Amino acid sequence: MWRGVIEEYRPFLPVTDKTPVVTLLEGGTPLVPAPLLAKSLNLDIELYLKFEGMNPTGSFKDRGMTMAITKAVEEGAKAVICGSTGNTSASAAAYSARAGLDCTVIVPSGMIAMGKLAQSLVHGARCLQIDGNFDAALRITREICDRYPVTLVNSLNPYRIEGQKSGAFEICDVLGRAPDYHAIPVGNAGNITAYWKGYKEYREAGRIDQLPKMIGFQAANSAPIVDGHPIEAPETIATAIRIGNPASWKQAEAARDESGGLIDKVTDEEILVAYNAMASRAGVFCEPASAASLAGVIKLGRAGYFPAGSTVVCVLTGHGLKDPARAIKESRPPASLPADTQAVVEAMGLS
Ligand code: AN7
Repeated sequence: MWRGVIEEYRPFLPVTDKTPVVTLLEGGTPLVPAPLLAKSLNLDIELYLKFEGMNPTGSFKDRGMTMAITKAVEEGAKAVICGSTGNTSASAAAYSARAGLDCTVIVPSGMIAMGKLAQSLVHGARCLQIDGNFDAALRITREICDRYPVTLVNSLNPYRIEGQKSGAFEICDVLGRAPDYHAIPVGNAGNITAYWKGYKEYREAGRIDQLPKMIGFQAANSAPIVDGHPIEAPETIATAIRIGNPASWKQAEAARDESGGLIDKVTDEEILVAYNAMASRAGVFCEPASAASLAGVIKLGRAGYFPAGSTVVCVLTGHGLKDPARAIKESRPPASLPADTQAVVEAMGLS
């Protein structure tokens, strides 16, 4: 049985025999080969989708949250807090419920997907919607942690990065090597930081020989790293990465530069094309922000960036069910019919 990322990768993580592990058995997510999707996009690459939507709360955040909440409990914390575009808050709420911690989440009012809001509520977090964006939520979170005995569980918490690096280990364990390219959406930039750390540690441990090139993608109007300055009012339909001033900005640039990769931006239109292609041709339903990774791969592929036959892993950071409103908006609406066999026959084109 899969035992969760702390037990599976214990030697790589800052835990002892006495650490009270808080886990929902996260990780162990599928690395789905997508040869037909690659072919339909005219991409001559070996494409894999690391489907992080299969984590317990439906996003990659659970890898980091098992570590952050475990360490909070070990250190005697009673309360945790995060600012979030939705997935961190969902994960913090669930792991806090499991650990019996008081959990406060600060989210931009009206700007997080419905499923994520539901999660923070059902797990009993104190959900505070502010009249401001993620960057404001994170600023308030940091100020509160400076002044009160509340533990911050955003990815500024180094234990979050420690847990999230396990995604890189899993990819290498399945492939038997690192991919040539690792494609990933970039928001607050914790995850690209974590994956790069994971790959480097696996190489130091002799588990892999080569490191991947890290290729990160921001949404076009929320692309501070690409544009070279913070964005005051970031906008994108990919609400998870609607972030104008990423906390791990420098680490993301280091991952890019040390690996010989790049960080680029993709438009909302490109994100939605990738989102629909993934769902309709690969059978994988991710949320819009996650599709930024494939959107970037499509964009770079068309420009001839990948040598033929390259192995490319796209990290699909969150599940499509997080944001059902977007899925319905992007799809053909269902037909409404009378309860009549002949009407169904005709709708099926069988008559
Ligand atoms: C689906 O939940 O920042 O670059 O507060 O939910 O590590 O921030 C979410 C980020 C990509 C970007 N894909 O990752 C939050 C939050 C999904 C996400 C990202 C997020 P980072």
